[in-house]
Amino acid sequence: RELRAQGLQTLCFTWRQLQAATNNFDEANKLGEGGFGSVFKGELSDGTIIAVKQLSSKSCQGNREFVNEIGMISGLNHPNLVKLYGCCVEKDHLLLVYEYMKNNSLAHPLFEKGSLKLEWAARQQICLGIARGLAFLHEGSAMRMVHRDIKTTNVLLDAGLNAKISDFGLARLHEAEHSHISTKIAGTIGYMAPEYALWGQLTEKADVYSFGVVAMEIVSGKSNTKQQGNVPLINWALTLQQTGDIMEIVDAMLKGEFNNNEAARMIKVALVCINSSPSLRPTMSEVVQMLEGEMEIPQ
Ligand code: ACK
Repeated sequence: RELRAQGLQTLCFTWRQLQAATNNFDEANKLGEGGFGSVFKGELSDGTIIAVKQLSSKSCQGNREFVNEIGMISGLNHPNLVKLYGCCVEKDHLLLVYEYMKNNSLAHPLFEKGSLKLEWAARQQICLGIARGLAFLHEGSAMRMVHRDIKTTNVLLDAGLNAKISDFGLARLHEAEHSHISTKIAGTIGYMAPEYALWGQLTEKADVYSFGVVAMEIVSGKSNTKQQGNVPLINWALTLQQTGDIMEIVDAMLKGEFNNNEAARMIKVALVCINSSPSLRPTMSEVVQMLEGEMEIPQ
């Protein structure tokens, strides 16, 4: 009922259709575990390859994220946002159906040895793709949105290594110019902007910060979350600039170890994005221009 009230614009799939598409949710078709359930690969009767996300439990949080995700991205069309084809809401079955992204998440080629190797041009293209997707979310569609959970595992790659942003379960509409104070902080340690982690201050600049961390990971091939462990949130936020592997890459850049243009540009852009002051971070459309070499990057 809630979905209908929101003017559901996506296709409705039947449980039977999705059972047939995934071979009855065969383990062999399992792509992995997501924020609120398992994801399976499937094929529709017309040959379209899909990814089906299944809500695992009847948890309230999961339900909220499910409805939120549909409300946020149904009808949004952009080459750098994972397309939601539709959903299934049938008795106890809650499922989301997406376009299939052949190369899965960016975390694989970035952090896993023996995985697909990303050349500098591909890394630059991925960085630009994420920036374009976010610029569209923030400013380009009728609704202004903050994603709130931008991280490497939420960036998926298609067969041509185009980056698309996924997982809109935590996304929020961003109203007017003033920032919204969140009472419940949600997101991922290692990527969360300090003003959001500490005070719940939420603007699109929180996504800009997370994008900066992802850009650093894209350049360095190192994860910023591994060393965070179970550090209490407040300690982590306060010591943010000193922790995490990625700061090594900044040192390397300052020592002049990067002599290729793509890497140097990505690092400089990442550094302005992770400025601790949100007002000094660029907007995502400025980031796009900086990465395209059409705007000077502030030092
Ligand atoms: O990193 P992965 O291999 O890529 O593991 C996660 C897992 O499912 C849980 O999110 C994969 N995944 C999610 N959505 C899609 C999709 N649309 N196409 C392909 N793989 C996906 C993701």
